[in-house]
Amino acid sequence: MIKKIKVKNSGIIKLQHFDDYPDGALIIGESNKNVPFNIKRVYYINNLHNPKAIRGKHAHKKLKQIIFCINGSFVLGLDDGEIKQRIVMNNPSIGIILGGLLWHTMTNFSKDCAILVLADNYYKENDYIRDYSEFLKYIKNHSK
Ligand code: T46
Repeated sequence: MIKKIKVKNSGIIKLQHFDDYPDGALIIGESNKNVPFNIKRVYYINNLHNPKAIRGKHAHKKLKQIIFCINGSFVLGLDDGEIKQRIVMNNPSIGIILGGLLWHTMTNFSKDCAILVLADNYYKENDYIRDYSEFLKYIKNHSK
């Protein structure tokens, strides 16, 4: 269970949940309430049958997102250019904010893993930084 985020431009989001065991669990996110932005895009990643897959490996310049593991588990790696943190994602009501300028990777997928992402903007490839040395240069030139 994640207790503290050490990297910049991140945070922990706790969604409201109703556990109705054994009849299921209901988990709720609402724009500008427990989700701190207007949701413009939702995507999910499943069929993670290669436990050695590495997804992510990029940072966004401006996009703000929240990532959830809604089934199974994976490891989220965060790196703000100075501090690195690994988070085991296995709780569907806990999301991690992926703010701008945060290098992130997703690894160690369980076969039943399903990832849900809420984003504050539409897909724009020019918002991605997909090269790590370019990411380090970018944050150096854009740090306040
Ligand atoms: C992120 C992590 C957490 C689209 O055309 N539209 C979309 O909305 C998205 C998300 C992706 N794509 C295309 C772009 C690539 O050609 O789908 C392909 C795979 O995307 P990518 O390699 O970026 O996938 P991941 O899993 O490495 O990263 C994704 C998101 O792209 C990214 O924004 O932060 O999940």
